[in-house]
Amino acid sequence: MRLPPYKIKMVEPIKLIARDERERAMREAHYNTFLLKSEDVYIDLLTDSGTSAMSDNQWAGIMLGDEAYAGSKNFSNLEKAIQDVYGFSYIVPTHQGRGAEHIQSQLMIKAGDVIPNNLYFTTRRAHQEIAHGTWLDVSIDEAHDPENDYEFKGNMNLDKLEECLINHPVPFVSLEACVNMAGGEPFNMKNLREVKEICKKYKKPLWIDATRLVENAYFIQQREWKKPINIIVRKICSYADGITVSAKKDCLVNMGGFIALRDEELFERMRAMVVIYEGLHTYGGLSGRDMEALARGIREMVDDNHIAHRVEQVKYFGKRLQDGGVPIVVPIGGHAVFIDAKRFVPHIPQNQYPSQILSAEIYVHSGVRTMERGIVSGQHGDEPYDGLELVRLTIPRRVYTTEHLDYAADSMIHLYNKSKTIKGLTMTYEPKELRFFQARFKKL
Ligand code: P61
Repeated sequence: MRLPPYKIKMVEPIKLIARDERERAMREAHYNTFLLKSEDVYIDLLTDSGTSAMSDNQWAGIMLGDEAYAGSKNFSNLEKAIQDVYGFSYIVPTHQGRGAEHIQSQLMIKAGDVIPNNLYFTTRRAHQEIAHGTWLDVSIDEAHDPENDYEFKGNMNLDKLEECLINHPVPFVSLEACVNMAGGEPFNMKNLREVKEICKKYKKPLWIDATRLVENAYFIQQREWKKPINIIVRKICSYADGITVSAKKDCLVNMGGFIALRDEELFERMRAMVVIYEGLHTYGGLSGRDMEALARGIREMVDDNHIAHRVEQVKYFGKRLQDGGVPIVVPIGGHAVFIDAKRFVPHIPQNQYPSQILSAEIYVHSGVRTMERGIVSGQHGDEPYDGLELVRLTIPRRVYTTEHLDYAADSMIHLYNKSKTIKGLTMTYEPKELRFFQARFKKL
């Protein structure tokens, strides 16, 4: 494990409530960890989104918020940070990632379009579909196999991509860095260059979901191209026409997002739209202090020691689980460890929501909150689903110590050794959109 490049200046109390209280809390949350109260959670591995600890430099920036309605100096600092680190000229701030996806999808997709993606992220796919486009998977087969340890499962299948471009009206190619749904798995520079060549051949823009681009760059540095992280980030972006970003991950802030791009005409149209949905084009739903913290976070995130510690901490946790026999997705991803529920609770069929109940049982057993990434999040409408059944253990940045992670790993190993006692669920309430957030269940 890498030594942390920080020390702790402020603490936030947390408490492990008693087992019978956890049982009650989970029952009242209808076996959906999104419906738990955070105060009932001991270690929160639900997400790395907006849960990072900010640095003293970022907190100092909070005090320098220029809360002017128009032309805040913090926006200028943010614009400059994005230009320096990612290398795009034009920036549209948004309140978070899905605000960026909304504007990009509404302006770039028309009814009947097909958008090739390396797997999907829930909100991105939803926005593509709301814009009357069709999401198409052009990820490589390895991405669908949790036991395949290929190092770049985020790569695109070039044949599938080209076939899509030949047969369908495609507005742009959509590539996600460190693909969340495959396990936080990166693409490599080689594949990126090849994807770009195909985009050029068919004259299509390449858009990257750069939410976890720095983590992707770290894997490239370790496995393919040994350069400083800031150089790799700039190089990746040099192949893209634009990026959408949820700043709540890599960028080390609790709230924020943005679009960055090269095309001035499209930028003007995005600026016209951001004022309708998000706020003026110099704040996009963020306060001045949020933008200052983000500007500083963007500069911190490309520090080589920071990103090495971050990804290696996730790896340490994954290795502890692996050594204890817990079946996880390999290779271990950049932001999370994913438990393979099909192997953890093989006796629970997919129509009894194995990942959902496993996530609930982990909470009751340990006070650790995790997230379902199986049929509940992955199935769309009446579409059949026989995909991955995963539970995501997501590590917030700079928040938990090795002791916390050891406790979480030990608890899960203990639960794995008595996994046969776990029984399935039935769904009692199903929301129409993004059902996993609010669905309710009861025990069979
Ligand atoms: C997460 F269960 N991710 O991983 P916003 N792109 C990518 C993301 O990971 C992402 C967004 C865009 C979250 C929060 C979340 O089904 C879920 O800032 C690669 O959250 O709007 C968000 O960015 C959207 C969790 C979102 C979910 C949707 O935990």
